[in-house]
Amino acid sequence: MHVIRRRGWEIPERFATPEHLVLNRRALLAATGAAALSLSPKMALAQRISDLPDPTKDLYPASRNEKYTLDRPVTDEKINTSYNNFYEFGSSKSVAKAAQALKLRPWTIKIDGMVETAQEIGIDDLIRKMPLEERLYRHRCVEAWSMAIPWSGFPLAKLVELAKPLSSAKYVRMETFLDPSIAPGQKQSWYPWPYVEGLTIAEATNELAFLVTGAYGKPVSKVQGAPLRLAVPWKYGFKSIKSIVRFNFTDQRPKSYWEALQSAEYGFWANVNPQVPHPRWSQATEELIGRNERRPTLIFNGYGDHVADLYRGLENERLWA
Ligand SMILES: Nc1nc2c(c(=O)[nH]1)N[C@H]1C(S)=C(S)[C@@H](COP(=O)(O)O)O[C@H]1N2
Ligand SMILES: [Mo]
Repeated sequence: MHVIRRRGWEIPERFATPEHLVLNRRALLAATGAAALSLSPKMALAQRISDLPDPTKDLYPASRNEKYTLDRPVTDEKINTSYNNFYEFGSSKSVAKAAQALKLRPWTIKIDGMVETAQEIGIDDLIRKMPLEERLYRHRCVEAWSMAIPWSGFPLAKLVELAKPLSSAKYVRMETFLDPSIAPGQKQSWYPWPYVEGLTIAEATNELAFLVTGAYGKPVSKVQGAPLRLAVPWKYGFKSIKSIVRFNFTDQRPKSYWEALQSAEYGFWANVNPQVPHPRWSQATEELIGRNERRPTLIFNGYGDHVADLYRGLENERLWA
């Protein structure tokens, strides 16, 4: 594919200035008035940086890894980005607009805990270090609906490699940003913020575990968990944590957000199993969002060939919730 790369100074004015400012500069000035004018130069710069076009845009579309195939059509992008769970921005499915408040740059990833050396790395440096590829994955929410998405990103195993965990580390605990000033859901103190998820190191280094930086051939959208979210397609959707800021390596099993909220219904493993109902509903079938269709749900969401071995000898664990 032929890609034209523009240097910063070659960007046409209309792209260099964020669209909503071009279209709505007057309304914005009226609304913010003197406050906007009195922004300190540093704050104004931070504001502009976060509104610039994505600095990794040139990496997309990434070439597709044909190994991962679907048994259903890809979900229409518009549907995928208008029906989302992202509790930081509200508990309904219509959070795309609220999620626009998320500021994607600067964005720093912290890697710490039981590692050779703790490190912090800017998201753009991290992404450019990694081999990006596209994978078609199914996604099965615990609420019994599903989608199929062309994600772009890199294997979580590559980040584990970069982190150099000590042999005593058994789990990786991941954390979403915490900023109630932009995420109204995080003002609701009865939720256990920040959102946390975890995997064993064996799960995290399984080739299916994927860190998403893009979707539909471009940088991943805010509502889908930009700039970095997890995709673990053999587990219920809540394990696929969005907008990650921290990877902490530990020997303690992480307590996830949903487990902290409702441990009777949600646990650590959360592998998809159509034969084990959720306490309040059946998991036997799923609605394919946007297709008006229900299908039987598959064990490990159809990914058993890749992951079933991870759970041998763990039959006494609560593997399916
Ligand atoms: N930080 C964070 N991550 C999250 C959630 C959330 O509310 N906050 N919801 C989870 C759930 S329940 C699902 S089904 C998926 C939804 O991802 P999607 O909106 O890209 O379909 O994100 C998961 N990751
Ligand atoms: Mo979900």
